[in-house]
Amino acid sequence: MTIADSVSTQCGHAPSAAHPLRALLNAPEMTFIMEAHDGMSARIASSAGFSALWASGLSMSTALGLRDSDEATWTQLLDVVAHMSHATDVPILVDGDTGYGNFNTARRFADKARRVGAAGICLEDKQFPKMNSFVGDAHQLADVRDHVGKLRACRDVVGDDLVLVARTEALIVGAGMAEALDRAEAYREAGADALFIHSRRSAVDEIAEFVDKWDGRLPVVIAPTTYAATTPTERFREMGISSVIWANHSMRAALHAVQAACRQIHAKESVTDIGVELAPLSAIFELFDYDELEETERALSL
Ligand code: SPV
Ligand code: MG
Repeated sequence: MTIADSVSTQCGHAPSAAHPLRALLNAPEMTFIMEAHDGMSARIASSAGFSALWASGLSMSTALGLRDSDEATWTQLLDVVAHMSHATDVPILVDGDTGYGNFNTARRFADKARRVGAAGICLEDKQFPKMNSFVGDAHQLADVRDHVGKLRACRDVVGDDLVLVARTEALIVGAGMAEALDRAEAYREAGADALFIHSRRSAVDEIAEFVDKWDGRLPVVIAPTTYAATTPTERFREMGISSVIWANHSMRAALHAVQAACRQIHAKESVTDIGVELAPLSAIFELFDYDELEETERALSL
């Protein structure tokens, strides 16, 4: 019997609400959480008004030039999160993929995530190494007891300091609604703060069915990537969703813009009249408050 097998599924943990991300997840208003993948995208998203960020495994891997299939190590990813948390004050929910192995790697990840400034982590119930949920059909669910063990081990280490979001991939692998609900309940009993239900359907129907049957037992988080055409997004509010993650949209905006600029600059051997708008340098200086350096220098009489 593994340690994960031996733990009880009844946790009885009642985390305090006095945590910025936990408060957002439990608030009656729905929150939109924006993806970021480095210090600049974190600063841009928070400056645009987002009150929480998603440190996306897909986008951070992409920024590192790697694939979202556990090619980046968890320490590499948390180095990126450290840059993000230095660049912004808003809470960051970190995509922890599967927890990188077993209960022990998961709790080591949770502990380090907290230390680099993350507000929460999200752990999904697939097997390591995982593949991005939108690629291929060879996705394998983890044993539910192992995932429960990871969540409980994380809670033991981080207490209430870090929000734990449990993500089930039951609908992604086609395991059915009953399996998704059973797993969600097991993760709730293991002490999760919120439940991330993922779908790759183009319509919101299975998410809506899940939320209806789940009946508010924990706040529900979604990432409408394939069903992004669900408009108006007021529909999510009516369903009682807690938080909507725009999971990859900053990276996709950047990829599109940078690709277009590079292609044009290469083709025209010039940076003028390329038909692509470039940010002025002043936008960089403003984003990172270069004025503050001069002001502080003056204040210090240097
Ligand atoms: C990510 O952003 O890395 C996610 C969300 O896990 S998704 O790519 O939609 O699976
Ligand atoms: Mg991910």
